[in-house]
Amino acid sequence: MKTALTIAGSDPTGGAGLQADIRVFNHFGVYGLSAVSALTAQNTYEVNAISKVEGRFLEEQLNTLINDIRPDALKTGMLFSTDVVKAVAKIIKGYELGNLVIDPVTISSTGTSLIENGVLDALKEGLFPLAKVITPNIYEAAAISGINIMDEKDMERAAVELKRLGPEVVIITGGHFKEARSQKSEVRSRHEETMELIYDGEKFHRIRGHKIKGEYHGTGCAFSAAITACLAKGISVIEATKKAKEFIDAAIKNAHSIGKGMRLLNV
Ligand code: PXL
Repeated sequence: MKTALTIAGSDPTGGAGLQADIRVFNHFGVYGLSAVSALTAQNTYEVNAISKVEGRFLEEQLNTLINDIRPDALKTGMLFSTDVVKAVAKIIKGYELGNLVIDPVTISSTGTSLIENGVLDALKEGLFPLAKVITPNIYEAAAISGINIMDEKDMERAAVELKRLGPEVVIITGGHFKEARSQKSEVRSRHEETMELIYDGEKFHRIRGHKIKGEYHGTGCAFSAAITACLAKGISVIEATKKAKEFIDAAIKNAHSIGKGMRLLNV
């Protein structure tokens, strides 16, 4: 059986973080492994506290696991401190692990920062050069590239800038330009369009869709986990992205309203 590893934070709701990742891996028929990189105390409407995992202990988890089971693909999610980013880079280099997907998590869907100062620089320098794919959303792509993303052209420029940092493929998710579009058009379309932009250094690929109304927790985690599962199965990045997008759309459409806040994806 193929295996995928998530190195991510714990989210007690299971809507995001490693709990969500494992369920997504399972959905794709890939065996899910996990190492905890941070603990959160959160529900569907707020993150109340974060507890660090020491870089040394994350290394201990990963060495112990990988000495036994070598993952076919892996992803990183919430890497709270630079110490943890360095530990992950050391392990990936040490074991020469391929098929690395980096979801450069910065804030929770409920608006709390999930990283300490310096983490984005550490990611750029230490982890991006090792990545097969990075999956920032627009907000993260802007924060990392320094480009203010207002339209599709800006999104392309940000993708080119991020590609320079070393990943094989850049996927910027969730492109939808409400303000820019509504300023231009007098009649606002009923269905706002969305776009995932994929850049492999040669070509841009675009996956277009429609924004589904509502607030959903964990979409970024589930999207990157779906890509990771597909890579573990030997599927190409472009195909993996299409499958991930279809999967997320269905998970959003069938989301659960079981908490008082954001809806939880049906994964
Ligand atoms: O969606 C980003 C994210 C990643 N990891 C953990 C989270 C969240 C969002 O809340 O809780 C653990």
